[in-house]
Amino acid sequence: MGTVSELCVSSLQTFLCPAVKSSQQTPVPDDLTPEEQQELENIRRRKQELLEDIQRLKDEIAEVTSEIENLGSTEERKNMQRNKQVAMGRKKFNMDPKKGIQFLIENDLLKNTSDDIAQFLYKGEGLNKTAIGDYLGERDDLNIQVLHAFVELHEFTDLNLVQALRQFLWSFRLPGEAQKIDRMMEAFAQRYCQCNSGVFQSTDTCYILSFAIIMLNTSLHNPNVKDKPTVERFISMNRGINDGGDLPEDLLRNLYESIKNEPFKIPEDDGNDLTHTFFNPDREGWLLKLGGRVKTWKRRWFILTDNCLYYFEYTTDKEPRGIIPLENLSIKEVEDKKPRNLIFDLISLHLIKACKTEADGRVVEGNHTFYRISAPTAEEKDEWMNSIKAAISRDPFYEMLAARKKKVSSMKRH
Ligand code: 4IP
Repeated sequence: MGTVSELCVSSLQTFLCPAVKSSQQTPVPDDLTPEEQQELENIRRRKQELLEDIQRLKDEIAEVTSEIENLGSTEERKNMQRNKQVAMGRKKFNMDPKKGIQFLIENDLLKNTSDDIAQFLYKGEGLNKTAIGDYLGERDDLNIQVLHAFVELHEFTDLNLVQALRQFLWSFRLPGEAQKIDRMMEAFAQRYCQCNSGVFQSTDTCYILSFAIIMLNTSLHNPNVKDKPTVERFISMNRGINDGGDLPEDLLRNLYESIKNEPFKIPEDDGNDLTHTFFNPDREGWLLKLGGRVKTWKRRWFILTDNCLYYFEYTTDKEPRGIIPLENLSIKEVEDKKPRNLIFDLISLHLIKACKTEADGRVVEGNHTFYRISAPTAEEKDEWMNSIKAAISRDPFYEMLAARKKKVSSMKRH
């Protein structure tokens, strides 16, 4: 096929040529009258003019064609340049999310609006999900606006809470910082309730249940957690969270089954994700405990949960003989001459705040300045010590949840 100019010129020639050709081919007769000769002269002149017009048009067309062709390659070049810069922006974003966004905005590759930034993160093309999580978790006004716009892009209508969480937690990687998680889960809960009004009494309920589900996921699927919660335990753990009322049992059962059958898919598990963050060191078993004032060893059934150590006389007892809150305690291994004595101490700077049940059933303060505990095997001693250590270390997530639960129960009271 010819170029645009060739085609144009050839069509012009086709259009003009009958007149031109006829004037070229007609032999010049000798016996022409002066008028006829004049007419012939006119025709020749017109022919010449037409030929000149054709040439001019030809030149013009060639010029325009070349401009069009140049324009095409400039456009292409511009596009290539733009794509290169976007790729660079993505790289920068993955290394430092704020700088990446700034670069994209400065180079007119992204509009400086929360909606556009949120769209960019939601599409996530070439973006690292950890970096997306970091950016969304920042507390600057713009980042918070982007977080809300980002959450709004998620459609949760008619999804149950587990399905919505699956979608949400796959779109970025939840950062490890409590405040960041708090903001993100709050935004999630708001959006879920907005899409599914009437499922929960308040966004607090949705928030608390979302955490309970994430923790359930950990307990059920983390091989380090030996004590797998049953559906009954999950239901009882979530009693009263619906602004003081209970959530429908069927709903909780469905959520439990969904998590049990399929764990959350969490982006880029590098050992620092929320599965580990919410590692739940609950443990129970027989241990020996030394008395407070009277130093006698008693075999007790210990349960470690909710940052407290409970001990019972029998596994079937409903009420514990004693409760030791682990806050502000430290744990220390005790070297004993007898290798059979696998002992550790729970110690504090002051008298340990704990409660115990007296023989007559009264609950009184404990008298321990330290709790000396002995495990039946070295392995169990290590496991207990590790679990207690994990529980002792201030866990911001529990604090965060505890604060939210407190808020819900105070709302109930009012
Ligand atoms: C008791 O010794 C038991 O060891 C108690 O443990 C202990 O209470 C008492 O400490 C200690 O006097 P006797 O049974 O030989 O009297 P448990 O309650 O597990 O039976 P703690 O506080 O360890 O529970 P004091 O501090 O109450 O004397």
